[in-house]
Amino acid sequence: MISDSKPSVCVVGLGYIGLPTAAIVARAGCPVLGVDVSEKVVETINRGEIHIEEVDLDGLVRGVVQRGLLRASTVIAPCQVYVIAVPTPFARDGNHTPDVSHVLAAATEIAAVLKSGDLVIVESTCPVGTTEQVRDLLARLRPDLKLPGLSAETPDVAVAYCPERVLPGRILEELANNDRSIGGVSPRCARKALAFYKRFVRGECVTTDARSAEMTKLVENAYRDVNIAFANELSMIADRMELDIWEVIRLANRHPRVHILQPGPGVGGHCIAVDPWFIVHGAPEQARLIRNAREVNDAKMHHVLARASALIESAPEAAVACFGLSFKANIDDFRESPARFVAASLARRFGRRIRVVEPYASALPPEFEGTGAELVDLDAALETCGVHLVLVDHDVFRAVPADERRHALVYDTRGIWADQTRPAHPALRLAS
Ligand code: SAJ
Repeated sequence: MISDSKPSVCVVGLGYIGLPTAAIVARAGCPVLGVDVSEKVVETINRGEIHIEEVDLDGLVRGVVQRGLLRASTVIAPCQVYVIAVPTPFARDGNHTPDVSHVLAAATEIAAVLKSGDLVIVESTCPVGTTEQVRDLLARLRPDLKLPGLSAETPDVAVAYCPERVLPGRILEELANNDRSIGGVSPRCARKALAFYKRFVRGECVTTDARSAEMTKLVENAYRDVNIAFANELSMIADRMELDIWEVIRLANRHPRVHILQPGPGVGGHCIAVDPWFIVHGAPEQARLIRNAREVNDAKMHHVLARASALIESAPEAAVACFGLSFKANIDDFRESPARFVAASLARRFGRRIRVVEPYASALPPEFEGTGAELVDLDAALETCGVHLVLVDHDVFRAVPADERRHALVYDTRGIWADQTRPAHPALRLAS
């Protein structure tokens, strides 16, 4: 049984989800052990510092470490609740096969210290069936313990799946306030997990079975991916037909039941560009729209690259400003970023003509090395560049007045400079 006093909690994986979760659980008064494979991450957290950027996380971690509620280690120790928040990347087979080996490795370590009354929760985004796989692994490694759903007897341990659904940049707020799906391997497991989440979640916690909760997480991100793909496909059609897509979407969205998302240079980040493939992998024959959406969003990057290249070739003397590298606006996360892919490809092709403006970076990523491209500030780019390529809709870029960019050839992939997107430059028309 989880005692009604504050349970001790072990959070395995101290990344973008694990660390904020560990800190919030500690703030709720539970003693938390955060576990990570990286010595460096562990040392940083034990100093009361953080290794990732997230709004207000630094003060929260400092506070709970100072109060002795959060400590980090590379080794799992006995606790009452275990939360697995490790990455689930693709396998290296080139087929977008989900790799759950980190989840299973964490479960293997937990098995060594597991005891009757404990609760094991998987939070990592997983293919459907992974939580039951974790349960089966625990059962195999600990035949002395009764695991849920394997016999009619009351189990010793509870196992559940509870995905996060927080938005980078708003993680702490959304961890506390978003509703959560809580999927038990059995209804009893869901009830145990619900009691745990109620300690620190203000949003509604809705219980279900583990497989439905796993699918729900994947479906949420696939839904967004499909909707962005619709916008990106429209933008490529509009380029072909020489229409202003921003105007078309603005007008269509005046219909009370139409809400088209915004086209961009593609879809980035570690979630929306990845999770839909977990559904495709589970049901390849049926998941046709979801697979197509992934392909459309990836194709948009190459479409942008081709059009940008044509524009740059049309002005051989001009320096080129690439505005933005991050995967979306107003964050310093450059993982799986289409903007970064386009800018780096242009740097390899056009060398020192390429100037990158990225207020959230202090240096260019390694793939720019040796290309001759340089990182410049916004003023320098606006003053010296004859081609302006908008890749990220950072607020500072939005705020650039028309006067300061009127002289330039502009390709705005985010539609932030509406006054400059019409009419398209002839080179952009040819490249569609
Ligand atoms: N994007 C567009 N057009 C849009 C909206 C987004 O091109 O209209 C692009 C962004 O520029 C970015 C990508 O999509 O490259 C993803 O950005 P995002 O803001 O849609 O989502 P993420 O990846 O930051 O966070 C998502 C969220 N999922 C949903 O909104 C369904 C978040 O709630 C999840 O917790 C997170 O994935 C996750 O961890 O799974």
